[in-house]
Amino acid sequence: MQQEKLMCSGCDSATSVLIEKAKRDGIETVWDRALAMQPQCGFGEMGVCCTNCSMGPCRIVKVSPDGPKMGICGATEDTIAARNLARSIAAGSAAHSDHGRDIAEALLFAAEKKAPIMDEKKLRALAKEWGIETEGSSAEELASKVAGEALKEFGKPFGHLRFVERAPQKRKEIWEGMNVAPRAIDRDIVEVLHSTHMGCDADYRNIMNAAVRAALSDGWGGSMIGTELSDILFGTPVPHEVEANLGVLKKECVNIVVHGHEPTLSEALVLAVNDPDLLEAAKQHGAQGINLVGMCCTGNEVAMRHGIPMAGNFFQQELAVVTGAVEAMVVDVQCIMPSLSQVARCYHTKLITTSPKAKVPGAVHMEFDEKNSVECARKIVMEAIMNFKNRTGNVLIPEEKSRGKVGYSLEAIIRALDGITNTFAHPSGTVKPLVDAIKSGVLRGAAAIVGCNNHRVPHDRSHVVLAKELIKNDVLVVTTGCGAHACIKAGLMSEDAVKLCGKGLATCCELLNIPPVLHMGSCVDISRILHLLSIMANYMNVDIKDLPVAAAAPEWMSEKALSIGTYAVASGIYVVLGVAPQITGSENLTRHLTSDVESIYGGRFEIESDPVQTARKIIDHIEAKRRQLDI
Ligand code: NFS
Ligand code: SF4
Repeated sequence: MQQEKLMCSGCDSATSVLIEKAKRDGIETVWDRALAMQPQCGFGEMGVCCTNCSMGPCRIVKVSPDGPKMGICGATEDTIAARNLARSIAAGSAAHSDHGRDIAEALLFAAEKKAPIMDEKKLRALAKEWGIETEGSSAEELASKVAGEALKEFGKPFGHLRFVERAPQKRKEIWEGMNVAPRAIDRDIVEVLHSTHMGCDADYRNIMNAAVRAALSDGWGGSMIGTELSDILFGTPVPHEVEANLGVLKKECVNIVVHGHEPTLSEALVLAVNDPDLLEAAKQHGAQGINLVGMCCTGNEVAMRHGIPMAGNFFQQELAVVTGAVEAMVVDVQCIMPSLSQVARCYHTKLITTSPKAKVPGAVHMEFDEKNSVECARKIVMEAIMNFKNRTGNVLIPEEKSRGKVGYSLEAIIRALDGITNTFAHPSGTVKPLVDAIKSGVLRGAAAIVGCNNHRVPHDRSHVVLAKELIKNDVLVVTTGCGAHACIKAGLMSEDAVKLCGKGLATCCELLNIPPVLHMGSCVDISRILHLLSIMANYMNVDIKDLPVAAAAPEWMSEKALSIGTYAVASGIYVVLGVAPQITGSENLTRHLTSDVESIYGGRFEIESDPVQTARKIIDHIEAKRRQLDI
C-alpha cells in the first residue's frame, strides 16, 4: 500500500513509460528515494524538532512525569512548531520576493539600455496607480521610475506596501487591526527570522502574526511586483494554444529544457533559439532545428507569453533527462532537484546552472547576466547544439502529449468576459459579467488549484480529480504552477473539457470560448488571482472573505506554497491543503490555523488529502458564502 501510494499511479502514460525506462537504465528517481526514506521522522513530520540553537537538536520531552513537555530551553511544542512554520513561510516569501526584485532590476536595465518594453499600456497604468507623473514621459523614463519605486518596496523605512491599496477597504482594516499590514518586504521577512531566533518570541499566535505579515509581503508585494513588472517588460499573456507533456520533445531537434522560475532567463532563451545563425549551427551539427520547451513555473511563463510547449511539472524533471533526448537542461532558481546532476551524468544531457544563487555540483555553470541577457542565452544554446552529436541511441520520447489554451492573465480574463458585454472599460468595470454569472447561479463560484507535486500523493491525481469534480459542479477553476501542468496534461484546458462541466459552466465556456480550467500562470502569478478577487469584491462592495471562492494546494511541498497558503488565508480565502503541514505536533497551532484564524481573517486552512472530499468541502464553502450574500 505504502509503495503503491508513493509511486506514480499512472495519471499520464508519458510519466509511467519514463519511470519504467529509468528503472531499465538503473536511474533512481524521486519516487525511489521517497520509498527508501520510509518511515520518515515522526518529530520532523509533526514539526516538533528544533535546531534553532546548538543546545539542540531538541524534541519535546518531559523532565518529570507530570511536567510539561519542552525543549532544553523550555520551548514548548507550540513555540517550536510555530517557529519552524514561520521560518518556512519567511523562506517562501523570500524566494518569491527575490524573484520579484530580479524582475524589477531587469526592468531597470531594460530602461537604461532602451530595450523594448512590451506592455507600455500596463506600464503607464501602473505608474498612474503609484502616483508617478506619466504625461510627457517616454516609456524608458517611466520604466526606470516604476522599477525604482518597486525596488524601494523591499526596504523602505516607513509606510506600507503600495499594492496593499489594491485590497478592499474592509481587508485593509483587518490587517491594520491585527498589525499585519505588510510594510517593506525585506523587513517583514527579517522580522520573522529575528523573532524566531532562540529565546525570542515564544507565543505561537504572535509568531504567526509575524509570519502572516511576511506572507502578505509576498502575495501583495514581491509576487505582485514579479507579475506586474514581468508583464510590462515581456508582455501581458493572452490566450493561445500550447502542447503539453514530455511528448513535446523532438527526436530530430536539439532539445533544450528551461526549468526554474524567472522569466528573464527563459525570455532570453526564446529569443536565442530563433536566431538564424544558431538555427544554421544546429543544422550543421546534424539537427533539424532547436526545440525549446519549458518545465515547472518557468514553463508556465513562456507558455503564457510565447506558446512554448509545457514539458511537465516538478515530478517530471528527472524523467525529461531520462528520455535521453535532452541536450541541455537549463535552470535558474527554485524547485530544481539536485538529483538532476546525477541523472544527467548517466545520459549526454548537460545540466546548466545560470544563477549565482543556485549552483549544483556536477553541473556546468554559465552565469546569466541580465545586463547581457541575449549574449548569455546564445552561448547556452550553442552549448546545447554542440552536445547534439553526443546523443546515444538510448532515446525514448513518449508519444503522449495534449493541447490546451493557456494565457489567462487578469486582463485576458476581463477581455474574454467582454465577449458578453462588449463594453471594454477599466478592469473594475468589466467584472460585471463574471459577477452576474455568479449571482444568477449559472456559475456557483470559483476555485484556485495551485501548487506542486509531492510523493505523499499519487502524481497529479489530486489536481486532476479535484478540478474535474469542481467543474462538474459548475465551479470555474483557475490554476497556476504545477497544478496548471497537471490540468493541461489531463486535457482540462481544451474545448473537449466542456463536456465534463455542469450545465451552467458549460454554457459560460461555450459563450465565452474559454476552457473551464483557466491557466493563470506561475506561482508568483497567484498575485493575479488576488487582484481579480479584489476587483470583484470592490465591485460588489464586499470583502474578499465574502466571495464564493476557495483555493486548494492538493499536492504542495515547498516553502513558497506555505507562504502562498498563508497570504491567501490572511486575505480571507478558505484554503484546503492536500498534504498536512509539519505542525500537527502542536494542537494549539493546528487549531489556530484550521479554525481560530477564521474569526480574524475570514479565511482558514483545512487539511484534507482526498480530492473528492476536498471538492465537497469547497463546494459546501462556496454554497455557504452564497447564502450569506443572499444569492
Ligand atoms: Ni509553485 Fe511548487 Fe515549484 Fe512552481 Fe511547481 S513545485 S510552489 S508550482 S515549479 S514553484
Ligand atoms: Fe532546543 Fe530551545 Fe535550542 Fe530549540 S532553541 S534547539 S528547543 S534549546
